[in-house]
Amino acid sequence: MAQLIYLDGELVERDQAKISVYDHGLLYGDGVFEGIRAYNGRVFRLDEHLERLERSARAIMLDIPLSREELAEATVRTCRANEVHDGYIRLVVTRGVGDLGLDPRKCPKPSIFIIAANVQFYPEELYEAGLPLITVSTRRNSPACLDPGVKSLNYLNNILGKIECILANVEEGIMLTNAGMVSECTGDNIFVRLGDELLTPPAEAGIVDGITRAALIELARDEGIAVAERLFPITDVHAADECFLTGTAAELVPVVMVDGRTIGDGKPGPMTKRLLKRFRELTKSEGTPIYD
Ligand code: PXG
Repeated sequence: MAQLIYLDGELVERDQAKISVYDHGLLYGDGVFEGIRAYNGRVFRLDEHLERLERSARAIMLDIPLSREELAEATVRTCRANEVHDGYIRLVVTRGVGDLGLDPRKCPKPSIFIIAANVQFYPEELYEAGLPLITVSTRRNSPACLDPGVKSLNYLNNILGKIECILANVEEGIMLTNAGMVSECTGDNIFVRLGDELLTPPAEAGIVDGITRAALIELARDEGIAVAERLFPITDVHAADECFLTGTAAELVPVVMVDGRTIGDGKPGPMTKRLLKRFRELTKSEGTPIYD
C-alpha cells in the first residue's frame, strides 16, 4: 500500500507530496510542528499536541488556516488512510510560499502537511539496559533569543548537539542553559531522582514543554512522588540515584551513565521502571480513536 500524505487538504501519494523551494519553512525554518504518537488505534494526547502547536504558531504570528477540530480530523484521517494503529505522526505548518526575502507578509497561505507511519521505535533491550549520555558543549537556545518552548522548524541548535552525540558514539546528550544549568536533551526532556524527590528543569531552562514530561509529572504525583520543577546543575545529574528521559518517540528511557559517571547501580532504577510501567498503561488506555 502506497503511503498517503495529507498536504493542504488532500491525501497524496508520498512521491507526489512536494513543497515549493520558495516555502519559507525551507528557506528560513519559518514554521512549527508536532511529533505525535498513536497507540493501539488511538492518538495519544492529540488535544494537548494541537494546543501546543497553536501556542507555537501564535508565538511566530502564524495563522493556522484550520481550527483545532479540523486539525484533529485531518490527523485522524491521515492515520486511517495509512492504516496506522501504533505509529508516529508528524504534523507541520509552514509559513508557505513567499519570495526570497524574510518578510512573512509575502507568504499568503501557510502549508500544512501530515505524515503518519507505522514505524519501529527503540528496541526493548534499550529500556532494559538504559542509555549512556554525555553533556554536549552546544548550549540550549536562550529563551531570550528563540524560546525552545516554540516548537519551530529551526532545530539547528538541537542538531548541533546531536552531532556531538554522534561523534561521541552516544544516542543522546544533555544540553545546558547559557548559565550552565541542566536544560534538556536534543530531543527529550530529562528527569533525575535525588533521594525521594524527582526533579526536572522548569520552562525558564529553555525546554520544550513536553507532552510526555507533563504526563510523567501527573503519574509521579499520582504515585505519591514529590516532583519539583527547578533549575539544577549537571553535578546533580552525576550524583543522581536515577535518571530518565521522556519524549514522544522515546516514551521513558532509563539513563545509566552520564559523562562517565555511573548513575545509581548502573541499571534502570526502581522509580524509573515503575513510572515506565504506569506510562505504558496510560498510553494503552486513552487517546482519540482513529477507527469507529
Ligand atoms: N525536547 C525536545 C527538544 C524535543 O524536540 C521533547 C523534548 C519531548 O517532547 P514531547 O512532547 O515529545 O514529550 C522533544 C520532542 C526525535 C525528535 O527525533 C523529537 C522531537 C521532535 C522531533 C524529533 O527524537 N520532539
